[in-house]
Amino acid sequence: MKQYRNYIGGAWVESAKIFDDHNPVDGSLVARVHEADKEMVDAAIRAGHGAVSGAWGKTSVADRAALMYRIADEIDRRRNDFLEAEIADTGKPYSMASTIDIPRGAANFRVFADILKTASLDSFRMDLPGGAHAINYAVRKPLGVVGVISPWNLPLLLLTWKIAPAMACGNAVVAKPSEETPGTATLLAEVMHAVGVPPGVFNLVHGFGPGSAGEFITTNPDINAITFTGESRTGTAIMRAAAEGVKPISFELGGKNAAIIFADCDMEQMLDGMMRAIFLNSGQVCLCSERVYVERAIYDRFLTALVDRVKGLKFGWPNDAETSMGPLISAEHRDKVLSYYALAKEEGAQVLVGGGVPSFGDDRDNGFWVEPTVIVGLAQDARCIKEEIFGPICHVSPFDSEAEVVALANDTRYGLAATIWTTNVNRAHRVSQAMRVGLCWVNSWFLRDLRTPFGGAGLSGIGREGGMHSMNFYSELTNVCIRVDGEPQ
Ligand code: NAD
Ligand code: 6OD
Repeated sequence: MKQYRNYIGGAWVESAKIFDDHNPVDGSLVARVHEADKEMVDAAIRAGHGAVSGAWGKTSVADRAALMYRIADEIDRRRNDFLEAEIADTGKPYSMASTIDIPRGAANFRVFADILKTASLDSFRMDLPGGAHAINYAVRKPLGVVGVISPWNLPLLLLTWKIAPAMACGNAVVAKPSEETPGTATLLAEVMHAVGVPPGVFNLVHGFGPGSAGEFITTNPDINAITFTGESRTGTAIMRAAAEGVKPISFELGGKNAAIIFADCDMEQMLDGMMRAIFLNSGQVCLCSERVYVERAIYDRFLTALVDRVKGLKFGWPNDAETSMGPLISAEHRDKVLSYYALAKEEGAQVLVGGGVPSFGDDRDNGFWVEPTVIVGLAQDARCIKEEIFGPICHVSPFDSEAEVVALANDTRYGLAATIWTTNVNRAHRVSQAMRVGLCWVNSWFLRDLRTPFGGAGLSGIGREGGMHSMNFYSELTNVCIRVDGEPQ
């Protein structure tokens, strides 16, 4: 049986406390995972400080950028190992892991290496009374040791989205992947070791949140910043811990995202896009559309076409080329999603398709599957309209005017993403600018340029990552102000 160990100060560290990592397709055991205790997490943070105050703290931009490229190249070289580990931990289809998760893991290192090499800093001249002047310029320095805590839905993609810019900026990291998906993070530690990342720069600790590695990171007084992706509720707990010591935080949290479909949209393009926006990764993408608003003129046509396509989704073994949908991540998460399926009915929803658990007649019946589901008929204040479900389900409702749908879409405490479908360019600009979200796609969804700001408003997060936004979060900027007197001689 595979063993996933911690990687601390450049060495593999075992623990007496082991937990099991399951394959959600059939519940089988993937690996035994070594849970880091408090001493191990403390040692990882000390190792990070040792690296930052040592040779790593003095590396040139060019050397760090070259190292980022070597990491990306090694992820590419070990692509099949990464695919196997990601698929075993998540059950997601090969078609998704091979086109999104693993390539983005490598791309995250390359893009931040490139940004690092071209990143500019502020410089201002200020004229003073009497003829003197002052020159201001900013200097970029690492924050120190950054705690990176990530979720299970896009394990390698989301972990490297934070580790790459943090390391590019000269920090050390202590990374804790989700307890559900320790596989690709462990391979990433192997990659770091193989390409010669100095000991202490990248540390990996396995474990859970409260009372485990997650809490040990966030409560350690020597951690210099915390970057977290996960549930909004967990964000609250981490923010409390970070308040002690006033640690910088970057939070990418949950969503209850709206899709707005106007009658003038390109119907086929929109249906292809909406199938992804609702069901990609079995709805377990923070950007997924759980609330779909459709202009009344095409409401019935949309529902018929959507339900038809949902019936064509193929659950299956991840490596089967036909498979378009995998299981949910765990029994606990399946039970949560099924509780929302039940709640929807209690709240008066009509289930147009799905609503149950598929039956396979083989080992997959021990896995964590639910049917893709489309519901209608809920009131705007129903819990299923207000709360993030994070499964393959959407509620569809009709609207009659632009003003009405903007109000409906913004009627949420979250504020992560929206997707708008229309061929009217004026409307596209008007409505997207009115969305109270961090990310608004038009005639597309989850189309990513990694230089752009990524993050959410309200319950969906604090701060933006991506491009220079990441560089600025993972840096301490010092402004140098020099007074210059006299005239040139
Ligand atoms: P989660 O909050 O349960 O766990 C995320 C990570 O936090 C895990 O590593 C977990 O062990 C750790 N953790 C849990 N409690 C902790 C604590 N008290 N202290 C420190 N660490 C703790 O989230 P999840 O179930 O893994 O992921 C699903 C959630 O993530 C959804 O809400 C989804 O919307 C959100 N998400 C958001 C984004 C985004 O970019 N906004 C991206 C992906 C997922
Ligand atoms: O694409 C990204 O950079 C990113 N952070 C995606 C998040 C997806 C949420 O599940």
